[in-house]
Amino acid sequence: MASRILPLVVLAAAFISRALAADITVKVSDAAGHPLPEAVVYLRGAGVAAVGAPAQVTIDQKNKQFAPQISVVSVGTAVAFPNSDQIRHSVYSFSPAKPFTIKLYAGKPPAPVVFDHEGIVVLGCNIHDAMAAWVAVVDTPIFGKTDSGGVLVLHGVRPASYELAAWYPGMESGPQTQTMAVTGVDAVSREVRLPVSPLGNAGQ
Ligand SMILES: [Cu+2]
Repeated sequence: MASRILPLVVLAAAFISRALAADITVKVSDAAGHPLPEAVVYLRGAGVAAVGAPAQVTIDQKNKQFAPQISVVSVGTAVAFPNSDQIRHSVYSFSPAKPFTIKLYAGKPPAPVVFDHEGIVVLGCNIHDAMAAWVAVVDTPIFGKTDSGGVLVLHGVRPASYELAAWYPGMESGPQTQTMAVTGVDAVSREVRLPVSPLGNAGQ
């Protein structure tokens, strides 16, 4: 008897654990109340595995600007810095989370840079002072950036208590956070207003 029931119980448990997940919609606005694209949003929680499988991410250099200007990656992610301009660039950071320098180069640098500590990393180019980019390195696999309407949807978030964090360049003291409970399959919506002005259209 038990041998017949057990597979069903295992199947049902697998189904339920997969089904219990919610979509989290986060709307981010700037200091003026306008939708804020490219804002970094992530969830941290006790039940969240520290890091997902590291992905390869690219930050390009086009028309004397980094593209994208804002990136969010999980700890351990390798970032490639190709130079698509016909002039040489360098890439450097003094940020404690990842100080590094790639000296002046054209085309592809020899190796990607692995971002192995949590924190905000500010990037610059030694030659072009106007070039700036930011990499938010987060200790969670649940993250993203808002779209052109200032919205990010995080799909399939498991029931748990989370800290919802949002960040944008200009927030020197770090991300704005709030607690958020996901209890089941019910969608959750949150609105976040950040004390910043948009970067403008220098990058993308
Ligand atoms: Cu440059």
